[in-house]
Amino acid sequence: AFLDNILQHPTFREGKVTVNFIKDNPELFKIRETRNRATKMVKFLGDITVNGNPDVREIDPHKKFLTPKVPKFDEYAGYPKGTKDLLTEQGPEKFSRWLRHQGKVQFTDTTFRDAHQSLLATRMRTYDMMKVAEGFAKNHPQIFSMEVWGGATFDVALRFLKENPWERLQLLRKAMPNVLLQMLLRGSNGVGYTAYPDNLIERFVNEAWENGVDVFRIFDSLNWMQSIEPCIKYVRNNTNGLAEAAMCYTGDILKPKSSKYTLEYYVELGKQMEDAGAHILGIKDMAGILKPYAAEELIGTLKSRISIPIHLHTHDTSSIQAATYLKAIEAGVDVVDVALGGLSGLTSQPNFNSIVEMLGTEDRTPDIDIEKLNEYSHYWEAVRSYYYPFESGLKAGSADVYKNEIPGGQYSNLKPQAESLGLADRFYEITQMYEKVNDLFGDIIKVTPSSKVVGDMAQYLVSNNLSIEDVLEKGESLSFPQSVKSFFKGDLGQPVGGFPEKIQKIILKDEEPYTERPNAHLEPIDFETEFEEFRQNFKEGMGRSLDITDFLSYKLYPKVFTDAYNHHKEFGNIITIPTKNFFYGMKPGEEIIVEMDKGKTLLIELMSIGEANEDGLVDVFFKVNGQTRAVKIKDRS
Ligand code: 3PY
Ligand code: ZN
Repeated sequence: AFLDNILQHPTFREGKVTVNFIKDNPELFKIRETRNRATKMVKFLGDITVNGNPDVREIDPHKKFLTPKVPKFDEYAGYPKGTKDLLTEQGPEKFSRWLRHQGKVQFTDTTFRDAHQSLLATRMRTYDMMKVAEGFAKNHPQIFSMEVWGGATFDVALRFLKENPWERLQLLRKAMPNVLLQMLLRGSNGVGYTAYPDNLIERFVNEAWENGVDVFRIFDSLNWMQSIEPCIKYVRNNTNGLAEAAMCYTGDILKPKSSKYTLEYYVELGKQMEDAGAHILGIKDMAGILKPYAAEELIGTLKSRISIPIHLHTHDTSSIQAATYLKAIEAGVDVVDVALGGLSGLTSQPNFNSIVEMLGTEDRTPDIDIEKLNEYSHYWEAVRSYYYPFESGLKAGSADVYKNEIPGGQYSNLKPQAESLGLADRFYEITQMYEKVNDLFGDIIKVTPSSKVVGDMAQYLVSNNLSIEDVLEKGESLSFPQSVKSFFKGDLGQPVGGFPEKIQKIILKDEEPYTERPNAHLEPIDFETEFEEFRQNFKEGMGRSLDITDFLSYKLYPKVFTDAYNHHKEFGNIITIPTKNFFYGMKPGEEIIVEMDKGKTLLIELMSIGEANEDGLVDVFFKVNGQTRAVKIKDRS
């Protein structure tokens, strides 16, 4: 290829080559690099075509995909002013007061984060978001924020989509400069499943802000202030963003099971969050069990006792959460979380479009163009068809959730997980066991990662045909899942009211638990030396020099990052490959356009697929911008 470039070069063709020809014409290398990248991309497409995407377990050969239609917008017009502009103008304190007093119902659109996390196992690719990001920000500048980052998206982007989550954030920031971008941060657990050193989390917050996050929704999976408070400080001290401290709602304040999760408990917690410096108070109803009349009571009381704005989050697992929003709105809630119609409902958030219609001409209704909003809903409905292997199979709302209290994202995951363990028929048994395990553990807050602990234990018991009585009677001889041991040791912090001692002893056996912050048991990161070492170890694979965000990804998920890095080394950056081809490869005769860099596109046609030779290698022939390109793919079937 390099030789081709030389042979094609005008200077060469005119016969004027000197000894410095290559040195004087660095574009020769540039062309070579572009060709290399194109070759890698084609190799990826060839590999998926021959072997399938390892993340897609079952393909339905009859599946018909819908064609997503991107709603129109003016590419050349500037961005209308939005909440991001207001935050820049006013700063976080004033902005927070504005939010509390401005009067309209504000909306956070979760389509890019929680909606697909809860419905499609977090698989939504940047590609599908970027198609509509700019238009959405121009057509709907009235929204409060876009939730676009954090939670499980960080891990899944790297692990399964082989995307750089930081790149997603940067691209979205660029495409949506006028509205607030929001992330979900699991307190000391960052975007992971266990506690990380404080200085790693602090740096993570700084870089998240630098790369585009404005609203940090901070929660802890046990509502433990010792995990939340430091994150509020990092946001306040190191950024000009908004610290939203969120309390996880569990139980039922109108009918508390015990003295644990009462109205007074939530009011006290809300006050602690306000005192710790939160700009916004979040109520995170991760399971969707905040009932309408309870919402009225909770929001009404918090509004009278707390002076920062209130932001409500729920999941529609029960199918009645629109009623909860109506009551919350009547009680004066400032912001609610919704998802665009096509990705709403069930374990996702309530339907944005329908909630806007519900409010109708009420005084507090913001001026949202509902026709356009519906077009975006249709877009997502069509895009969703590409993601069918990740659908959970849930078909209807369920009142069981009030009993089992399983968070939306976990509920939709638990079903396919049960299937893969051969326990498909025992899904309801697992959900019932989940409830029993929660009681055994002392009725804890259940949200990532504490919900995973309860889920792991429930699956362990069901798959081994064990009961709660078995645990109590012969627990000493059982070896429990690692996450369960780690939880009882104190690695996720301390639950409300402490650990039940008897069961703690059964789980931990001779191991000693601790009650201080997990950070006390963690080595701080030595950024100076470790970052440099990292740069040396991961040197040339990305086609760019690695920066601090890569290092943070590595520290959070060492193995996942390393795999993604190796994938990148082999196939290059595949973020711009159309989703259909990313999951299902190409068909002979199919032609696609892939963007390499801004304005630089490749026209790729799959011409033919050969037979595997005796080494299992298959020749796949493509045409790339008119030139034939053959790649050899190892058939792994
Ligand atoms: C997450 O932590 O990813 C959640 O969405 C919890 O609800
Ligand atoms: Zn959620």
